[in-house]
Amino acid sequence: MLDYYQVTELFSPEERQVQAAARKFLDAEVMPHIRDWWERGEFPRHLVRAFGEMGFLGSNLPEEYGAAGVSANAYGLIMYELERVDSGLRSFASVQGALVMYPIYAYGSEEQKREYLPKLAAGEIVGAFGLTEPDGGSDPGGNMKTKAVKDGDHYVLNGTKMWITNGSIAQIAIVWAKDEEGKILGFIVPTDTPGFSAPEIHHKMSLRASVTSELVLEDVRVHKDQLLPGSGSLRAPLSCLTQARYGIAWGVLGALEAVYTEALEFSKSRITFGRPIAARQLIQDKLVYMLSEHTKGLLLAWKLGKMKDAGTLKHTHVSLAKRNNVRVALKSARLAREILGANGITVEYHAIRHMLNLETVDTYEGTHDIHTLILGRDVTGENALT
Ligand code: TGC
Ligand code: FAD
Repeated sequence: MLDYYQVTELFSPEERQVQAAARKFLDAEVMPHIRDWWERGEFPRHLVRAFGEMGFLGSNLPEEYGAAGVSANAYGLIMYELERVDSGLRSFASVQGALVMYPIYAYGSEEQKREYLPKLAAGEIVGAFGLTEPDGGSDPGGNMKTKAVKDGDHYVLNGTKMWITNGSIAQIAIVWAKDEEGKILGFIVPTDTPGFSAPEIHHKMSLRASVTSELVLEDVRVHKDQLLPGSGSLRAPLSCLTQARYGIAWGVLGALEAVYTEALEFSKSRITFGRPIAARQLIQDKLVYMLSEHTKGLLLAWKLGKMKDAGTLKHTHVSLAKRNNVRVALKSARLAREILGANGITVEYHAIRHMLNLETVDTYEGTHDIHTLILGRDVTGENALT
């Protein structure tokens, strides 16, 4: 792991072991193929069970529900290793763990937890999380048009969700909908329920090794037992986003390591005007920017994990780290692409794939600007969002 300040000394032996095992597996089984999958626009579905066996899915949730029960920082290191390969793989794991397992764990009944969590942890089934709608994702509460109407022992769901990761490959979707009183409820919707469809979104130039879909709900009848009983306001889906954003703050540092390492190696062997480009101040300036931001980002992520386990984490702390770490990773990927020159425009090198992926990561889970406004509201007490 790229570690200029020996931050890894702050991790426990178990956390270091989790990371080493993840890196070994991903370097052997996944890294050699990722360029092809990305170029073909293909998510490696055959890896889902292996991810489950490796304990990558919802790994910070308790062992009694089939998860690995690791610390917040070990979970973060897994996200780091996945995204060092590709943001699409980390997205898959973020959605499965933070956006599907977490809401069932936090807001589900005991029966729901026992029914779904072990299967999701093992990768036996895949989940999706439907919050965003076509009319705009930044204001999920204000824009939510999906409706849940009570009909005896059932709810009838109608609406459309947009840009949903894993949508077309999922067996269950967590769908957020407003009831007749305007309360926001979460439902576990089996994707084979009549009236549910999930057409895949094509022509993406980002996150190509990830499935993104629309979710269409036309008179989808779900039994009231499929309602997450602890849900009831916007706070529930937003608290799931906090879990996913935490993983992103770690994950993007893996992508930053990948592009930095590649650019550094390239710069040492690329000769212009009789000397390696690594000997040029302009190139060194770019490399030092990447290294500094990786080092600062890692300290931020480590501290965030400690606060998460200690129960002192506020969602605004996570906003700061998501906003910062994604933007510096994106900027680093653009700089790495620049150092590679023309070679940098092909997927033979990692830089442009990471760069294009990170454009999505900068937008999803709260855009960079939305996190600015969340933080601005927190420190000033003035709401510039509305
Ligand atoms: P607001 O008044 O701010 O909040 C309503 C209630 O929720 C609480 N809250 C949170 N709780 C936990 N975690 C958070 N992140 C929270 N944010 C807010 C808040 O304290 C309040 O509680 P209470 O008890 O007072 O009612 O609501 P608002 O309507 O003003 O919200 C604005 C805003 C900007 C915070 C929010 O809507 C937002 O975060 N917008 C961005 C939407 C977003 O990130 N969507 C992501 C969709 S999922 C996705 O992209 C998956 S990508 C795949 C992957 O992760 O890899
Ligand atoms: P909008 O909300 O329409 O925003 C457009 C622009 O306006 C942005 O630049 C934004 O910063 C700016 N803006 C908005 N409001 C303000 C304001 N008040 N002040 C200043 N500027 C503002 N969603 C899910 O629910 N589940 C998923 O699994 C999921 N996966 C995704 C996968 C991919 C590949 C992508 C691209 C998106 C995914 N999303 C998912 C959706 C994602 O969360 C949204 O794209 C994101 O929340 C932004 O919403 P939007 O794209 O509709 O942009």
